[in-house]
Amino acid sequence: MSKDLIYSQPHQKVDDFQFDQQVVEVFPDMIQRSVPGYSTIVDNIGLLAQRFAKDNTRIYDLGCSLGAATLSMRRYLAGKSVAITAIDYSQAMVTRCDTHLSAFKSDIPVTVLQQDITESEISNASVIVMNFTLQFIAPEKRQALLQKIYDGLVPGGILILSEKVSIGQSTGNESLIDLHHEFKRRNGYSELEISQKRAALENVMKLDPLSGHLNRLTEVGFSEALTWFQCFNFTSMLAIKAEEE
Ligand code: GEK
Repeated sequence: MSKDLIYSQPHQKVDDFQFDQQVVEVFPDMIQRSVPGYSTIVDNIGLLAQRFAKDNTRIYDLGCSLGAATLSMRRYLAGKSVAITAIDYSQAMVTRCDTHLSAFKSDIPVTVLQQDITESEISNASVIVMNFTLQFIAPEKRQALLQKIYDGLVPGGILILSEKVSIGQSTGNESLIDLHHEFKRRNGYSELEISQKRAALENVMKLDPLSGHLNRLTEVGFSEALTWFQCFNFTSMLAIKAEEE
C-alpha cells in the first residue's frame, strides 16, 4: 500500500482537493489514517447489508472510491440473489475499483459506473450505502439526492450514511476536532500535512450537523434514522424505510 505523502511538503498554494490519480495511488492509506473507525465501519456495512438485503433487489455503493464497502458487502452477501451497482464520478477511482474488484472471486455481480450520483438512476434497492460521500455533494443538492435514494428503496430497505459531522460551536465540538487531529498525528501525519489537507478540503467538503442529517432523513420519508457508529466527529447512520407505507 503506497503511503500518503501528498501534503508532506509545503505547497505554495493549496489547491482544492480532487479525487485524481495521485489520490487513487495512496487512497487506502489516506482513508485508513484519516478516518477514525474506517475499517470497523466498512466491515459492519457488510453485516448491515446481510441483515437488510432482499433477494432480487439491487445494492448501491454511491461514491464507491476503490470499492471497500462493495467488497465487504459482497463477502457478507454470498449466496444471496442480489446485484451491486458501485458508482463514482472520478474516472481514476472507477478504473482502479474495477481492477481491485476483479482480483477477488464472487458469485455476486458488480457493475462499476462512472457517474455523478446526483444524476444516477436508483431503483429496486434494498441497501444503499454512502460511506463518506454526501459531504462532497453540493449542500443544495443533498435533499434531492436523499429523496431519490428514499424513492428508489423497496419497503424495508435501508440507507447507510457515513459522514464527518459538525457538532455546532461548543467546547465539545472543539475537543472532537482536536481529538481527530491527535488521531492523525498518532497515525504519522505532521502538523503541515494536517493543516494543508484541511485547507484543500475547505471548499469541497461542507459538513452538516448530526441533528440536521437525522432530521433530513426523516423529512424525505425514512421512518427511522439513527446513529449506529460514532468516533469523535465521524459517524455512520442507518435510515430505514418502513415495510408498509
Ligand atoms: C469507501 N465510499 O472507501 N458522484 C459520484 N461520486 C462522487 C461525487 C459525485 N457527485 N462526489 C464525490 N464522489 C468510499 C470512500 S471517498 C471519501 C468515499 C473520502 C466520490 C469521490 O470521487 C470519492 O471517490 C468519494 O466520493 C468520496 O468506503 O475520501 O473522504
